[in-house]
Amino acid sequence: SNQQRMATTTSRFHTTTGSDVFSKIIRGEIPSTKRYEDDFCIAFDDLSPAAPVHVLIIPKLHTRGISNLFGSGAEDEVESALPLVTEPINDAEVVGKLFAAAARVAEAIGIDKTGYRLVINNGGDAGQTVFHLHLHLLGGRELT
Ligand code: D5M
Repeated sequence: SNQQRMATTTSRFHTTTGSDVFSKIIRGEIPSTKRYEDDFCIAFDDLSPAAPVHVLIIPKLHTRGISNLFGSGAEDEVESALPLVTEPINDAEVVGKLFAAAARVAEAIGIDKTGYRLVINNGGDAGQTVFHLHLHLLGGRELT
């Protein structure tokens, strides 16, 4: 069950190579404007910014999105990973670390006082176009 999976480590993340554009950014195969990087994640400017600040925070492991982590289809996730994250990590930690990194990036850019928005699109109706989990950090203007 998902409950059991939450308690286990996500070793499935460490076995194959992601072919999506963000996996290529992680591997340095295509360029990006980096804002932050640590062992777990990388943050870089969105190519088509929807606000003065538009940064994407992505894990250095491959999962298609939120429903692949926590949804009933999670067991289907076989395409996976980059050998870049070597420590075991559970699914809740994956998402938590992304939000923690986003808060640090917002502070570093200086929009934590004025405010910002964090968004994850999941699937077609949400407009997800890149199927490697990513958190949008938007700010620098009043958002409607
Ligand atoms: O958003 C995916 C986002 O990813 C979208 O805002 C464009 C952005 N994108 C796509 N390719 C790149 C590259 N190469 N660098 C930076 N940003 C990129 P979604 O949540 O899937 O709708």
